[in-house]
Amino acid sequence: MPRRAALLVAAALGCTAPADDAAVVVEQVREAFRHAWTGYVEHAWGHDELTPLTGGSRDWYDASLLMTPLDAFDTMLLMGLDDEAAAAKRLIFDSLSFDRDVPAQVFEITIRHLGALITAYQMDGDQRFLALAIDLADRLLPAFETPTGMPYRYVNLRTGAISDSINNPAEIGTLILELGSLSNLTGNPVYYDKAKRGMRAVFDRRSPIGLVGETIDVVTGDWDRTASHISGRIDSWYEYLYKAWRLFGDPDFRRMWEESITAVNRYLPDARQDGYWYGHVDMNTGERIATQFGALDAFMPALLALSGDVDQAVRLMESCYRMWTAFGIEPEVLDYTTMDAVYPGYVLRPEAIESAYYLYHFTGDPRYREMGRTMIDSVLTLTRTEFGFAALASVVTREQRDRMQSFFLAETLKYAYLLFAPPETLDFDAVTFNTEAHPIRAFGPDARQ
Ligand code: DMJ
Repeated sequence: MPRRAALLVAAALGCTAPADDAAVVVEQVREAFRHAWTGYVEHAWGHDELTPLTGGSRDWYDASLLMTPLDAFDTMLLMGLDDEAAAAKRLIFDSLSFDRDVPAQVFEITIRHLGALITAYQMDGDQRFLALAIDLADRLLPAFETPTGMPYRYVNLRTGAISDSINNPAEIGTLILELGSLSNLTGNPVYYDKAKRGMRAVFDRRSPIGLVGETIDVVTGDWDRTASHISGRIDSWYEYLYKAWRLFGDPDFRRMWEESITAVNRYLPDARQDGYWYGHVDMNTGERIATQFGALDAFMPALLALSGDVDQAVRLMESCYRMWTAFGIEPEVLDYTTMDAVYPGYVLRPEAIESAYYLYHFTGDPRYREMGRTMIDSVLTLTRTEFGFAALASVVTREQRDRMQSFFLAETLKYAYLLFAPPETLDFDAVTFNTEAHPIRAFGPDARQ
């Protein structure tokens, strides 16, 4: 049997191969992607998501915005799944419209749809992707009409009606890569300027010790919750400060990043005998208020490594892996002093595998492929269903939940694939991944705004 065919058979049978056989893992991940995509095609075609236990579909709003096919499109291109990519593309151009009377979450639609459209345009070249991106971004702009410049959380895509003034640094700050890229692609600075103004407004409200809080009122500019950490509601705020500097070369972002990461590394780390963690503190005093770390926090080793702090990244990655292996698969939130799962679910998140990919890229140490192999094996085994892959209600009981978010195809399987694929599959240095794993190609020396 030819080697490729043997690998495919091994993958389909779920055979475990030696850790150094990267090609086997690559085929296992491609097979997993095809399994999930086939489930979507057969049971959820035209909808946002497949429901993987019941073989049905789910939409985020009253109208489908084709979240899964759009989010998954560039993964198909990277995996060489040309037929699947062609089908997704046809579906997108036949039926995706943003002219919908629905309140869309600005952050989610930006990182998933806008990010996907920009990368699709850069990788595929079809102008219709760019036209959709411009249409979507124009519909998001009313969200920024606030006294502070920080956007509302929701905007109605048809009417421009805004809602939910209590936003957070992650949702305010994780828009610049997508909107800024659109400014570069169109020559229209409005997108970059709005996103940057919102970020500046958050940064200008940092505490005297340089930290940001968890939620903020975009009308008054007052902090609502003052917990500070790298978990949900703040996480990708830090990611985009650095990546905006990397992608656009704008020195304002470099200054904001350097000041912010200095404060983070001063107050958040919790070096204990049995591990090195980033916990929760009060943004004003730096006093520790919780000893929690979770699946979302596991993006941090990737960001530390990307920004040049490989030593710190290596230490934190060991903790992420410890969190994973303590349960055989990572919980959403862990108390690292007791190693108890505070929130025991696993929703197919990518961050720990993403960090293993970055660390393998920067160090070449096979340990990160070994970690990746363990994590990928458990995800593909414990979450697989007849129709796709399902979140776990609990990593302790392993009970499955009827949800397969689009980031499983956009991110989790993409990073799993890239960790084992030959480096020429994607030129890491030529791209900046948005927080949904859409690799945005650099714009060259004219990128500075
Ligand atoms: C994704 O939508 C993005 O990675 C976001 O930054 C965090 N949440 C999910 C994945 O966990």
